[in-house]
Amino acid sequence: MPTAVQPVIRALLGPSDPVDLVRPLPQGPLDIVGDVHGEFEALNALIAHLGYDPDGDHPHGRRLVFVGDLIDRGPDSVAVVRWIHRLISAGRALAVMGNHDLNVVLGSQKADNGWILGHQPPKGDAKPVANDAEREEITTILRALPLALEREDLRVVHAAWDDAAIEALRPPAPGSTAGPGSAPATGNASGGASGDASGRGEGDIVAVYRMHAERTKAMAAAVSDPIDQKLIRQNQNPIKFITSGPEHRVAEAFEIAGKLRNEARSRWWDRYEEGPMCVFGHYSRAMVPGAVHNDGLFAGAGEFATLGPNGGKAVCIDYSVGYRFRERKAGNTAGPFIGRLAALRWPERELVFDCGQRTPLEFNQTGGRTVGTSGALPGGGGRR
Ligand SMILES: [Mn+2]
Repeated sequence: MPTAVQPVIRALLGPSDPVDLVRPLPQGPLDIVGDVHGEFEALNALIAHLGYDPDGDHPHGRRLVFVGDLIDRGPDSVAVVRWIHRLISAGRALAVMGNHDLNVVLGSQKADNGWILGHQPPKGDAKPVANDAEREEITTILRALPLALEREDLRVVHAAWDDAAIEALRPPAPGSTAGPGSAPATGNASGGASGDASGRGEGDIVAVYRMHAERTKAMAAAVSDPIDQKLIRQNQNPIKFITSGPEHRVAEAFEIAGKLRNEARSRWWDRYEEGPMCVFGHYSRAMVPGAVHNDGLFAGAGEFATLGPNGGKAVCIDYSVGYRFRERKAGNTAGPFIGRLAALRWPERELVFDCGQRTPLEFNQTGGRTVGTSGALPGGGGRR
């Protein structure tokens, strides 16, 4: 296992100093929190129900772990990032990077991040960032987040785990001449990747991302089909794979936000058979069946159940608090909201919600895939 950059030390490093993109999870009891998306009030309510004080201290020494997507959509992304960063710096919390966080780090302008990148008016309930200093502060904090956390009984990523993708991001063993890096093998995109040793592991995430983007662009240029090209750029880039998950070709194009798409998100957990429990967010899940659009990814699965074969070795804990801005826009300003913020208590295996509800984690009894034969169901309105 690579030596961890201790959080306290990490906080003192600059954004371009090397960091480990895959880091160890500390031992001891954890509370793993789903996508927060700027909903600072929900975060405060949740940590109170979990027994933390407002400074993030727990009487029994528990630690918070965040699955990423700390920002966008909700009213106060800045407060969320500052609060979590203070805990990380004190060694009391950890977080991995989500695709929304990565977009800001890369300066990639999206519909949801006008509040910080300034290319369009803020969407949802997001407040505009006042100045360059604030943008710099938030970006620097997010840029230092790792992509994956692991220990013997647990893995944490934002969207998807893939052994090859993770290996491609580990630093080379000390003293080794780094062999060829590998890229994720999903079976969906064509081409067995031949990675470049320089893309491995230790480094600033922006530099590593750019290297993989260039690499996959060259791979895509070798095939002629534009859908295959897109799938290569998504599935063969380990950072994209981990932060936004694998995709596959669908038989019939479907529409999202007025655009026809031929690629849909894959239920990667249907093929996640071994290894420790993998906890992730990203794919909007709802306590009320059918309440949010998520491409039917969880069709057939219980609202509080693990996913995949062997009793379910994967669990999505994004209960869609990022949808709250839509609920408010529709006139529900006081709640209760359909979109919730959840935490998975570990090793207790209990889900705790910002409304105070506590529900035992259920284990998938379907023996594997919950519906269909492969991948995701195409559907309208899926949001990434
Ligand atoms: Mn996400």
